[in-house]
Amino acid sequence: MGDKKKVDLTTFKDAVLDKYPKKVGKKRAKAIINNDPDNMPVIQANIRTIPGIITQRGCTYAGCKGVVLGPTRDIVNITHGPIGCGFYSWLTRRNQTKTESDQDANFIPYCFSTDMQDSNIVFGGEEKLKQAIREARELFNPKAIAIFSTCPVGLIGDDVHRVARQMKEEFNNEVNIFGFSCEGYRGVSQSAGHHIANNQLYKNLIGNDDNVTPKSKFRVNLLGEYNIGGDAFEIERIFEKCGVELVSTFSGNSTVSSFEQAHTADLTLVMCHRSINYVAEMLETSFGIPWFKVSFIGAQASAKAMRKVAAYFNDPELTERIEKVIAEELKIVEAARQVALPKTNGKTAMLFVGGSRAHHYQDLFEELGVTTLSAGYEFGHRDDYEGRRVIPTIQIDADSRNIEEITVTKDEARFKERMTPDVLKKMEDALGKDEVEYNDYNGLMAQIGKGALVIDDLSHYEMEKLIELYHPDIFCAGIKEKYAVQKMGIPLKQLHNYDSGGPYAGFQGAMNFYNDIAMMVSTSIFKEIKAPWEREEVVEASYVY
Ligand code: CFM
Ligand code: HCA
Repeated sequence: MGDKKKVDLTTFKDAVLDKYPKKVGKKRAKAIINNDPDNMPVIQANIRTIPGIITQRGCTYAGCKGVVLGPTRDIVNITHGPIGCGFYSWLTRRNQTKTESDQDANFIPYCFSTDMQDSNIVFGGEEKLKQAIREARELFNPKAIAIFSTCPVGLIGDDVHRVARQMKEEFNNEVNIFGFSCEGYRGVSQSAGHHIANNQLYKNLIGNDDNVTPKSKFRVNLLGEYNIGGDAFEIERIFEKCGVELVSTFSGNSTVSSFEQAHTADLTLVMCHRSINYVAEMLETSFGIPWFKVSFIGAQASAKAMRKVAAYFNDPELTERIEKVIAEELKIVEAARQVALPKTNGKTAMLFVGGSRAHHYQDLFEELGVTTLSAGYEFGHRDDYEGRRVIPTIQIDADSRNIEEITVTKDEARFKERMTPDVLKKMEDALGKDEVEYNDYNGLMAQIGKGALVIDDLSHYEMEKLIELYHPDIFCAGIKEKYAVQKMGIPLKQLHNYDSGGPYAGFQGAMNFYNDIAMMVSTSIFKEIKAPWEREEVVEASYVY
C-alpha cells in the first residue's frame, strides 16, 4: 500500500510513449503533462483522436441528443437513423425527471427512432421521417418534436430542417418542430454536439414565452446540470429552501416551458461549462442576463455556490437565509464526513470523465482526504484545463461571439442595469478577491496537485499503464473502462451515471458520495480478483517449501 506514494509520476510519460510508433508518440506527448498550478503547462486538447487508438470519447450525436436534449421530458426526440444510435442514447445516462402531475407529458421512458433500413439509405429517408413525425403527433400530441441526425443522414443528404419546416406547416404551426445537424462524425467528440444543441435551443425555444408569474424576487437559471442520478432534485431542494426560484435548468428535469422562459431570469449559474457555455453567453448577449460559474459537487462547493448567489443579489434577508441553510446542512454533512474519513483519508484516486466532472469531483475527494494522482477530460477544451480569466467588463460585443445564424437582439441596457461595477465590487467584497469572479472560472489544473498527471483523451492503453504503475485505490470513469479496470483489481466508480448511486450533488449528495466511496475503498473483494494460487505471496510461499 504505502509504496505507491513513492512512485514518481514524472516517469509515466516516457514509459507510455515508448511503446507508441514514433509519430503517434510525438502527438500523444502533447496531451500528457505533469501539472504545475503556478505555472500552467500547455496541454493539447479538443483535437482528433489518432486513428487506431482506443479512445473513451463519444460522438456529436451523443453530445447533442443524448446529453443536452435527452433529459428534457416533454419534447419527442426522434433519432433519424439506424436503431442502434437511438438505443444507445436511451436512458443509459440515468437522467431523471419528475412530472408535477399525472397529466404532464413525460417521454423520457420512450425511445423514438426512424429505424433506418438499407432501402432508406438508397432511396432517402425523409418520407419515413415525416411518417414518424405524424405518428408521434397522433399518439402523443407533444408541444415540440426534435429531430436528430445520425451519420447516414448527412451522408445521404436527408434535410431534417426542411422536413421540420414542412411538418410544422402541415400541422398549422401547432407543434414546434426543429432539427439538429448533429451527425456523429461532425467535430472530434461530443463537444461539437453540445454547441449544435445550444444553438438550436436558442433559436427555437429560448425567449418564446414572456408570460411568467414570478414566484420569488430572486430568479435564476441553472445551466449544465442534467439531473444524473437525481442531482438536480437535490439542487432544487437547496434553492427552494433558500427562497430562490429556479426558472430553468438546462436540461435536467426540464420542460419546453422552462426553456421558453429562461430569458426572464435575473442571473444564470453555469455548472458544466463545457456543454452549455454557449447558451450562457447567448442569454447574456441577447437578454442582458449575467452568468457565473458554480459547482454543486462537494459540500463546500455547494455552500460557495449559494454564497455567490447571495452576493449577487445582495439582499440582507436572502443572505441570512442562505447562511442559515448552509449552517444547517453542513452540520449534518460534517458528521457523515467524519464517519467516512477514517476509511478514505490518505487514499489515491484517478479521474477520467467527459468535460467537467474530472475537475468538479476533485472537490469531493478532497473532502474525503483522497489525493487525485491523475485526471483528464475525454473532450474538454484548453479552457476547461487552464480556466479562464477575463477582465470584468460591461461591454457587450455581439460580433465576437461567433453565433452566425442567430439574430441577436441584445439588451445592453438590461445587462448594464444588472451587472454594474458596483455589483461586481460587492461580489468581490463578499467572496474575496481571489475567488472566481463573474465570467471567470478555474480549470482542472488550478486544482489538481503539483506534479500530478493531467492527460487529455486518455487511451485505453494509457489507462492500463496508469493502473499497472500506480495502483490507485479508486479509478473513476465510465462503462467502457469499468470492467477492464476492475479486472485489474481496482474498484471503478462510474462518474457518468454513478452506477446505481446518486445523487452526488449538493449536501445530501456529498453524504451519498462519502458513503459510497468509503465502502468502495475499504472493500476487500478486489484483492480476490486473482485465484489464491495466482497471487505472488502464495507463489513465493511455495518456493519456501
Ligand atoms: Fe458536462 Fe455532463 Fe460532463 Fe458532458 Fe458527458 Fe455526462 Fe460527462 Mo458523460 S454534460 S461534460 S457530455 S458534466 S454525459 S452529465 S457524465 S461525459 S463529465
Ligand atoms: C455519452 C454519454 C456518457 C457515456 C458514459 C460512459 C454518459 O457520452 O454518450 O462512457 O460510461 O455519461 O452516459 O458520457
